[in-house]
Amino acid sequence: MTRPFYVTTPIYYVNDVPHLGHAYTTIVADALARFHHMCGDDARFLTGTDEHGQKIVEAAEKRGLTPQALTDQVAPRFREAWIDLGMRFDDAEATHGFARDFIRTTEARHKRVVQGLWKRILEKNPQDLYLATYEGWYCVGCEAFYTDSQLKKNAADESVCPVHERPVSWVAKETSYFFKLSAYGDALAAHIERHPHFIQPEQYRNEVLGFLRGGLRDLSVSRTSFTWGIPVPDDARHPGEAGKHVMYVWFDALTNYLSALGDPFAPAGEAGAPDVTRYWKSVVHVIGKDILRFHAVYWPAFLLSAGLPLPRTILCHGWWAIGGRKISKSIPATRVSAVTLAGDLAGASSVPATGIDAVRYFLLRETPLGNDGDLIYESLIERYNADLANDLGNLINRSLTMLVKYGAGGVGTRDAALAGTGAHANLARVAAEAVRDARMALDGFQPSRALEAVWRLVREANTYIAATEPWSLAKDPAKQPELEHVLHTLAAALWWTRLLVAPVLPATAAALDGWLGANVAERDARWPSEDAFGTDLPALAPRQSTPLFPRIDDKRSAVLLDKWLPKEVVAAPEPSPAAPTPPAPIAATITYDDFAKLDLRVGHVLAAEAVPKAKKLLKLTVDLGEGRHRTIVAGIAEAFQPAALLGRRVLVVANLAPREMRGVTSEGMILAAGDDAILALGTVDADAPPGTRVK
Ligand code: ME8
Repeated sequence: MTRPFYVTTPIYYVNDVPHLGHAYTTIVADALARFHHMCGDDARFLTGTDEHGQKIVEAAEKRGLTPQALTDQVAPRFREAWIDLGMRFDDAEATHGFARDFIRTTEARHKRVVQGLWKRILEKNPQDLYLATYEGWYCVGCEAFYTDSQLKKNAADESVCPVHERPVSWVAKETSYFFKLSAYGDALAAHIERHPHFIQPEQYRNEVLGFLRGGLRDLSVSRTSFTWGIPVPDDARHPGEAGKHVMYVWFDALTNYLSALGDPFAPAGEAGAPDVTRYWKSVVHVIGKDILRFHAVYWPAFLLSAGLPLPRTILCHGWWAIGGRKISKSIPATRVSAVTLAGDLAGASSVPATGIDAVRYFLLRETPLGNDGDLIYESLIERYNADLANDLGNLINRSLTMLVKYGAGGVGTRDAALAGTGAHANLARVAAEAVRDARMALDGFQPSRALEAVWRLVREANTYIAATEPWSLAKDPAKQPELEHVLHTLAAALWWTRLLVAPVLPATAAALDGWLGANVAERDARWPSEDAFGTDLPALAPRQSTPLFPRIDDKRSAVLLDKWLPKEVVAAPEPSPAAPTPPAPIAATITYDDFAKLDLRVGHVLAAEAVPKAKKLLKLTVDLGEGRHRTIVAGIAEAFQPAALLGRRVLVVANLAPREMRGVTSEGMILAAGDDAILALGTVDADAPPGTRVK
């Protein structure tokens, strides 16, 4: 019986369309599934979309859509993007030889299992789900609560989420179900200690252990303030709560990994869930580091509580930036689509799908999995030219030229005696090492190392052509047996290259099959065994290739860079920190009497709200200790959320003539430094009472 290997990606939020960051995770998971299938494992691949929760409700509202309409629009964009990147869903078994699934959390098969998991926890450990009230800081971007100490401060001294760096919102007291996460810290730490493979790479294992040492707080796992979610099943302990709660979106979302396998909670008598039994324990969750806590702490705690086995591995990778800027919705230049980039790279290739391979190769080769990556466009072109156009493209082109020219439609003949000598033996040794090292690296989730190993074979094969000079051998009839052996060895090197690049470069593998005349379907190709170099060739009938990765010359490079590089940076370079914008010149001197005319006071901000239809203005209610409160309109809305101003002591010009702004009379002015989004309020560093004179 083959070994199961079940690999998952996060299910992506449908508030955004797929970008390079999503593509990276999905390509890593795809390459691992392809590799394991080639090794004879029973592979299974899962991706999908996360469609419930507040974030989706807000995104839908912004577009004037219902949440269902939004999810129905965006979910197919993800599915199509992965199809464009070489993945088949409908006919996966026939094409890839393994199952691929795309799950949406709005599907009935999913909802049923999420409710089943909740009920199973209630049966096994009823004390783990209890009703209580909470209030706290919530980041809608993360769909998670944060404690004060977890938040960061931004330049305007506001509390912001450590992941999205955007202001968090205060969720007022609400009754919800809590999950007793605090009871699972020790069990989780013990599991992580006992299973070195559980969280990989190592740095993330340490991060989670550190997080657990800090102690766990119970987790709010239901919401009553909106309805776009999976209903919490009725609870005999709290009949009054029936129908009020939907599940916390992470409880819902994480369960997709199980629900895609069937319903493990199906009542006795109904068909069980054989796929759960078969695949669950082999599962590898590929994720980005932003969601490590949810996968390495919350998810296993839910499973422990329900008495279910834990996943085998959580494989965590770093963040990709583009040109030094983190991929983010608010920076359009970073929201690059892998499919568009692939189209640009395909350029003049005779096989357009190899543009996809170029992107897949760059992402997996450039940065060791686990580290943060930066897509520098110049490096992308450099690597494309060096590794793909030069090393791989040349090998394919030159070897096929030799085979076609001197091979008379065949692939020569292996000479066992020659095989053990000189350059021939050397290439066979490097090839065997490449097979072994690449396999070990992929088994250990290190695709960049695996590709390095494969490229040692590619380069050595190029060296072999130069060393053996088939064109010289062809001139001397006495050297015909040696020429035959060289041709056979080149065919062997190409065949192994085709096999070893396949998990990452599937389009290249398919093109090579065509040119080599290999009648082997993708689903039947197997990872070679180390000692079989030159002896495992299928029937081949080589043909001349067409350019696969044509070199990107300076002219095309300029065109591509012009397209890719963000225009606003070229047009208006941001001032570098070394050369700050000089401050405005100091105004003309005034007398002391002029200054004394200004009445500056400490004000206490009691209320703050936006001014309708005025992007920059906030209306503040300020106490100057006068026995009445003043209304002051300030142009600080781009820098401060109203809530961030409450209770602040500010400096006020108290004797400025009142002025009407957008229909509101402003009775004074707040002092601030800077402009627009980067603004600091003038304030006092001691708790001076409202109305204190500032001199
Ligand atoms: O978090 N670099 O969905 P999401 C690398 N729905 N990877 C990146 C990336 C970047 N700059 N940006 C995104 C969610 N990713 C939840 C998941 S799972 C039960 C629920 C990838 O749409 C990376 O895998 O915000 C990250 O973890 C994921 O997209 C977040 O996708």
